[in-house]
Amino acid sequence: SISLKEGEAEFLDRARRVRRYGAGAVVMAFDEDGQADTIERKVEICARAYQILVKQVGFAPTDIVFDPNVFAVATGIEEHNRYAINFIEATRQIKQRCPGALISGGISNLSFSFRGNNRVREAMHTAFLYHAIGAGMDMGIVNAGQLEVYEEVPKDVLEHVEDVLFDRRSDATERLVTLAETVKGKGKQQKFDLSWREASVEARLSHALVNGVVDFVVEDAEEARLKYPRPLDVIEGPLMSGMAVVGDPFGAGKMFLPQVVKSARVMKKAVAHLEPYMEDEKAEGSVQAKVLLATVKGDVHDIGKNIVGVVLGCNNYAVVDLGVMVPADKILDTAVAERCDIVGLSGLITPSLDEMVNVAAEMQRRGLNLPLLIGGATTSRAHTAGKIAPAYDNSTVHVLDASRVVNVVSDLLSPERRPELDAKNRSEQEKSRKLFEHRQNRELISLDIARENGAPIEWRSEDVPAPAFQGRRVIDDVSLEEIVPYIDWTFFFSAWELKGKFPKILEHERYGEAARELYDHGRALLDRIVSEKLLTPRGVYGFWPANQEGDDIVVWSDEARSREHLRFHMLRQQATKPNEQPYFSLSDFVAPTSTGLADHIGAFAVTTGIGAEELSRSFEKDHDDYNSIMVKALADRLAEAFAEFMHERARREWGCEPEDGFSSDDLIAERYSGIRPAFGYPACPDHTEKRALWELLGAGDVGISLTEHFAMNPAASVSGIYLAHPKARYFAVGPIDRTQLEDYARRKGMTVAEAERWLRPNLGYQQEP
Ligand code: B12
Repeated sequence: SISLKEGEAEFLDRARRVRRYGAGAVVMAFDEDGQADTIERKVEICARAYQILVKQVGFAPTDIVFDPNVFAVATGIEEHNRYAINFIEATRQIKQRCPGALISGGISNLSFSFRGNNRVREAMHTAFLYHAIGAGMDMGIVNAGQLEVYEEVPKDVLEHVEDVLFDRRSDATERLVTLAETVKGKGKQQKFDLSWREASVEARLSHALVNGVVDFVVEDAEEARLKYPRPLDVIEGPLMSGMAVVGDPFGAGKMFLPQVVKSARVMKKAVAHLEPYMEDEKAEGSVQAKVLLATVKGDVHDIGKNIVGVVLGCNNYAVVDLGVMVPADKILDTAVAERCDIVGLSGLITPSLDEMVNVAAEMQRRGLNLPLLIGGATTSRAHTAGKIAPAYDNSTVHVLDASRVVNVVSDLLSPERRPELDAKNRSEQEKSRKLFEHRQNRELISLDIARENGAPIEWRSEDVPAPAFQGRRVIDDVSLEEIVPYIDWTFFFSAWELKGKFPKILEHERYGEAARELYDHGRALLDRIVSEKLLTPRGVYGFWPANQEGDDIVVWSDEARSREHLRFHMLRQQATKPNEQPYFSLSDFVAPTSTGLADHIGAFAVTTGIGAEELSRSFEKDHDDYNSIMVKALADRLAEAFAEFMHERARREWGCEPEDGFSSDDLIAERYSGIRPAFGYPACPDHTEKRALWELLGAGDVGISLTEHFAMNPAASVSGIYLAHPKARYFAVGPIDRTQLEDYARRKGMTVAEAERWLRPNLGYQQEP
């Protein structure tokens, strides 16, 4: 961050340096006279800084983030009483005077005087953010896990808090302090209480749904069936109202994903019990609308899509799930035949992005008028705005995660709310496109200069040990038990939208309980999978003689190194860096042929997905989405763990591992030398390199296949290369220029258009139309 604290000359100098690095700047509202606390000073300093940055230094306004200082209120000192108002009002004025610039602030300062009372602090942050965002604030530093939803802050607390924030009464602080005493430490829940079984059948069904208790649902559903005139009345009555209690708090951030998925399981079991009794009447009659979901052609990932399907189902939408690897024609034919109201596409790897553009273009060509939803790990708001939305005239909305999908779908389907959502979405997409263009204008250095400044490695024979064997080896001696200790559980929780590091997450203030329960269920299923061998780890790995040639890694047929077997084509960074920093390519970490050194490369492909589909489907058949998703989340974790396990073995066999190995913490923190980049990751973003990898490894023979877009099947698979040099490191290739793209296409024997298609996210230039 920079500020005018030390005068204009220093400010200019720092700003120019920031600009040279291609970065944006956080500008504190601080000048030669100190930190700004009044509205006037905040606005005046920011406007002055804006003029200098935009006019003299050439900053894009969108690269400026002002921090107009959030200070503590309710401190007992009178002049602090207006600090919240001053920030909010200054935000409004700065946004007007400095178009394009963004506003940030450190929020926890605000409630400093209520340290120790998180309930009040959270309510203060929530209310403050609500008003500051309304005034134009764009971002803030705040513990996101400790925020409430504005509407859900209890009325009396909110009133007291806002009295303080807006300095509405002279005794506001004392009143909040008094109230704070009474709201401390509220909200603990009782466990293992079966008294709910004594309530009415409707209340029991609702309790079971809200708490995800599956144990009694069939008997309760049966009791309700006998009580109501028709089975459909049970669904539309108590079951639907129970689900409504679940759907709303989830969208509002009050309930967490694992709980919602468990509720859905209760619903499904109840409906499954009732269905045989419903002859002509269909439960479908009552659904709100139909959403088609599909993972696009060439992609096999579906955990995120399945979660979205469950959440929509919970909210009374009918979901037509076409599964994975679905071609555009099938998606659109089904959408029409089934009269779907919305189409939702999912994808994990970058080639799916192009396929999504293809589906959008096809929707346009067919003249469909259904809204299009885009989601999945590799998708982004920027890509949706820049590439997908322009291909289709109808609403095309990127949805970040499952907690937002219901609001988006319900707005899109409401004739009143849709125009508003659409207008907002289109204007945000327009902004996003501008930002994207701005990013594309990053300064790149020429490929020749980048190559001259590759990783500075002094090649010494002691850094290129020979591996224990050469050629490929099928891995058939590893059991699940051996893999389990290598699991990085943090990602297991993030798959369930519980963010935080394991094991600390188990004690998380807000969702520790949900995390503990999820962990127990995950471990129990994992134990079953291990003891009953329900998943099979398979894989292949090996080592080959190799050297660097240009930006390629040549793999030789034998140790004589006279015949080339194949080569991996690597890309090199070109985004300008400050003096002296190298421009990396993964090929830099293999000894160049000219050194005469007998270097090697390793390669691997592993899966723990064999058996996962079947197991997952068996749970689905039993109306148990919770465990069906759990299987996939565990299989994914095991795949990553297997890759980690094999990498350790490979490092040992390659002589770059200490005798007694590393602890699992060390492994997760990657405190070892040598890397295992995977094609698709930022250091080697081209998925098509997997073709050569498969040829080298014969990975097809062990049951891992590649789709036309180079996704691996089974989904829970990981593949890549091993590089052993102590200086080898991960990095992101980032944007490349047209010269490098053309050079790369030539090296790979591809047309320029083909190479551009696979490397679209890395193109640092505007493509010719
Ligand atoms: C876990 C993970 C894996 C797991 C499992 C992935 C899987 N089956 O889902 C494993 C270890 C197997 C794996 C493997 C690979 N991975 Co991976 N992986 C990840 C990681 C860390 C998290 C993804 C995840 O599962 N998130 C949790 C799920 C629940 O979230 P989600 O899928 O995003 O879904 C949510 C939303 O997106 C949304 N959503 C999803 N679909 C839809 C659809 C609609 C209609 C809507 C509205 C919303 C919606 O709602 C969901 C729930 O909230 C990401 C990085 C990251 N942080 O995202 C990389 C990442 C996705 N992987 C990546 C890559 C490259 C790979 C590999 C190709 C690497 C390799 N060579 O081995 C393989 C490919 C696997 C294959 N079968 O081909 C890249 C993909 C980008 C790219 N360049 O292509 C990423 C982004 C990492 C990176 N930064 O480079 N991976």
